[in-house]
Amino acid sequence: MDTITTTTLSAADHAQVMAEYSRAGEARARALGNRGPIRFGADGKLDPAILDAYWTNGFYVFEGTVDPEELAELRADVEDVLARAPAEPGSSVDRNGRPALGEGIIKPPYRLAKPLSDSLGGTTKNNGRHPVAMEQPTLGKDGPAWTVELLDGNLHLMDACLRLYGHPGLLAVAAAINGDDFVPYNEVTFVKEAGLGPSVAWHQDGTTHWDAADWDPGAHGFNFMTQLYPSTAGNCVWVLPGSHKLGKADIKKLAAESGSDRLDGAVPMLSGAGDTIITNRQLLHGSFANSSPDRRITLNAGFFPRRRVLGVTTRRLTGVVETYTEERIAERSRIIQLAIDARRQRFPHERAYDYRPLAGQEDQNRWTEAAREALLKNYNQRDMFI
Ligand SMILES: O=C(O)CCC(=O)C(=O)O
Repeated sequence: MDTITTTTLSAADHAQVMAEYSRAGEARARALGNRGPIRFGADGKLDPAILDAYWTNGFYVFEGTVDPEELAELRADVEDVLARAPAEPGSSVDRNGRPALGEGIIKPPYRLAKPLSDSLGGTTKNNGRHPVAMEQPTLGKDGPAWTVELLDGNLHLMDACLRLYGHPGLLAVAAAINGDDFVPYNEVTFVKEAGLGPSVAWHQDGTTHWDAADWDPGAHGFNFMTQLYPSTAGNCVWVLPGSHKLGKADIKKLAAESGSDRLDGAVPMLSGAGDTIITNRQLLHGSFANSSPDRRITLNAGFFPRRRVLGVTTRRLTGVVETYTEERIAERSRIIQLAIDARRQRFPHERAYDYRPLAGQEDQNRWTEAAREALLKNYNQRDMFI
C-alpha cells in the first residue's frame, strides 16, 4: 500500500479516534524525560542533561518560562489582534464591521482557513513538503465559514510578544543550541480554535541543507513554541522523536505503514500554559484538525546557526530566491536587541540577556516609539528562511 485513504469523519468521531490514538502517544511522551524548567549550571551554561535530551528527541518542554502576569499580557494582545481579523479572506473589515488590522503592514498579518481543513497535505504547495493529506472532519452546520489559523509578524503586532522575544532564559537556550551568534528566523502565531482549528500536515521544516556535506541534526535551526493555553494531545503538534537526526523522512511511506495520518510511534508535545517547547525544525511534525474542546495558541519564534544562513542562497516557500548577506542578518538581528531593551523596561528586576553579535550597539537599539516606526514596523520583510 503506498497511499492512505482519508475518511469523512464527523468532528465528534474524529475526536473519539484521536482520543484512542492519544492514549499510547501520551504515555510515550511522558516517558521521554525531556521536560522541566530552564536550568543552568554553576558555570552559567545550560544544563548538559537538557541539551542531551533535546538532541536525542528533537524537542524539549521548558516548563514555566512565562509567569502568570506575562501570560495574561500575551493572551490579551493575541485576543486584541484576533478581534481585528478580517471577517473573511481579502475583507477589509472585521466581524463587527470595523476596519481590519493591517494599515501600513506590508505582509498580510492574518491567514484564514476553513475550519478543520487541510490546505497543504497532499499538494505541491510549500515546495511539496507536506505530501500526505490529513483527515478533514466535517463541521456541524452552525460552524463559521472561516477561522484564523495564523498570525504573521508577532513582534510588530503585539508588544507582549516583543518582550517575550527578549526573554533572557530563552535567548540563552538559543545560544546553547545554535551558538552565541545565533540569528533570527521568523515569528508567527498558530491559532487552533476549539472544534475549528485546521490541521498542519506532517512535514519537516528545513528545505536548504539536507544534502550538504556538513549536514547535521541542527542544520535548520529550531523553533520556540510558547503555549498560551495547555497544549493537549487533541490540539497540539505531534512529532516523531529522533527523526531530526535521520535526514529526510519518507512521509508517504510512514503514513501507508500506519494506515492513516496517525503515524505509528509519534508523540504529542504536551505542555501547560506558559511553557515553551523547543522543537528542532528537522523533526517530523504535524498537527491534526482540532476537533477537541480545547483552544491552542502557540507563539513561534525561530532561530538558526549563523553559519547556516550567512552567504546562503535559497528558495523560500513562496518560491522567491534570496541570498542572506551580512547586512541583511545584522539588520534583522537588531530586533533581538530591541526586544531585550523592551523587556528590560517592562521587567527591570531581570538580568537582561547579552546578545554578543550586537555588543556595544545597545544605544542604537533602544525600544522607543520612534524605534517602533523606524525599526520594528514591517521588520518581518527581512525574515530569513532556510
Ligand atoms: O502549530 C502547529 O500546529 C504547526 C506548527 C508547525 O508546523 C511549524 O511550526 O512548523
